[in-house]
Amino acid sequence: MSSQRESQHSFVVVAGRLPVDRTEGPDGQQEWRTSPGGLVTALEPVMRDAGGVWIGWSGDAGPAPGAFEADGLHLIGLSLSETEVRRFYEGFCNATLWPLYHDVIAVPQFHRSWWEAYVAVNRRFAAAAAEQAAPGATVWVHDYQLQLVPKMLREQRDDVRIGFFNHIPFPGYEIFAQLPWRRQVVEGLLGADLLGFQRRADATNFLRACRRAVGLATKGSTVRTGARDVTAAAFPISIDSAGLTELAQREDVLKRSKQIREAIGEPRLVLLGVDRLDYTKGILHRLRAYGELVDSGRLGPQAVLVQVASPSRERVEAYQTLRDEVEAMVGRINGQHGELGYAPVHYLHQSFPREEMAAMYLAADVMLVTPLRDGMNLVAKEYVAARYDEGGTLVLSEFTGAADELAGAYLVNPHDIEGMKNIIVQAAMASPAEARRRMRAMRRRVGEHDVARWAAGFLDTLSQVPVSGDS
Ligand code: GDG
Repeated sequence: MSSQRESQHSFVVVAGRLPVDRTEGPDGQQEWRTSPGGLVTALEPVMRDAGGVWIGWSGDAGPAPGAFEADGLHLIGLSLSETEVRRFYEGFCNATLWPLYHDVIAVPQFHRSWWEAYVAVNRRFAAAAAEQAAPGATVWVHDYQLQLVPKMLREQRDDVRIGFFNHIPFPGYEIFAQLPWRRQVVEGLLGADLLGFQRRADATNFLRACRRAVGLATKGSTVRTGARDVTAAAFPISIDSAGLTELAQREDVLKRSKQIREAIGEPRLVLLGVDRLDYTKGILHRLRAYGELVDSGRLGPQAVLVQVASPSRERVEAYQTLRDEVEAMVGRINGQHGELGYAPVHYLHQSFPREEMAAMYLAADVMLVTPLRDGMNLVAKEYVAARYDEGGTLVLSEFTGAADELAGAYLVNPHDIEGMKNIIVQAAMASPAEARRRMRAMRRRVGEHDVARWAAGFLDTLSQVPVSGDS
């Protein structure tokens, strides 16, 4: 027991994925590389100070990697079987919860075998967290893949503080109520002491679900569960703003941003979209609006849209259909309006290194972030952080968490194609002074509210929750 205690951790992160990718070294040996994401950037210092551990899935159906270290981080890799990848990950997570929580943009599928896999995988994650947590530890569980973990963990360890953060929206009750297992999901989440959501509206939706699905009383942002009170509040996530600003100022990145404009023929106007290829991101609506603008000539001669659509969830049917539709539409626009040496849309179904992303942000005149629904949308904040030159304008969907914060953006309803076209034209024609005024306001917000502040805000609030054993 004592040796187990010694290897336990006072801070435990539980997330669907590990913050590393398995790659093959030059000698054919497998290596782990940290995948640079905001979450790991924010939590790394906390993990190092507290000697924390990160529990997650390795990303493939191979055997569990178990405990290992990468770049000085303690990691525990759990496994999923081939069947669990299909039923838990591609099924319940990405074909049930994802469309349901994004306001049923795609039709969610409900299968009992998928739910059973979800319960089993959540149980495995909870058991690993219970094993790794030192007495009185803080455990931070992330996202919709692991909503049952808080309750399962509390049943084994009532001495730990449990926080949960939901990265995606929490839907209104009429939509959430479709879920056959709505009660179990709400009860699973209520195992936590603190539940964080992106926007206040998400927290409000959750509180309503507590009343309607479980019949609990709520007061302000508190749910009375009997033994304990649980708090549900908004903690809007952010990015490593200073890190991205610094990257964007690097000489090689600046040079690359110029090369990008040259490579696409030095057009007068460059529009940019950067998204995972996901139906929530509104790529088809955006292309429709842009295509019609090109048709009518309202953007002037030879505008160019660069659309990065990074490959995502490629084995899920709705994503395969979307890819076909996007590629057909890009083909139509280019076929109709292209000329030798000029294509109105440059479509890139690829992933790029961070440096290239920063260079693209700098090369753009207008950034188009037009999701139909998005918890936050970090791309919008990254664009703002990269624009140290205070140039460029941002067209942003009202249905993103980011819209609550970025008052300097040109807000659009992506379902309103005509309205979106007008706003895109406005953003493209903004005077440099107007663009700068708006960008400055957004940069202030993103600079002050970065991901470190987000993590500290959540963890400070969680640390104030009394746990059993506190005097
Ligand atoms: C979920 C929620 C919430 C994309 N392509 C490449 C690349 N990316 C990076 C972006 C950005 C991230 O991926 C995407 O983050 P988003 O926030 O835009 O969207 P989701 O993936 O849907 O994230 C969302 C987020 O969780 C955090 O809570 O904001 O609402 O849906 O950082 O830059 N990065 C690189 N190459 C690519 O090709 N290097």
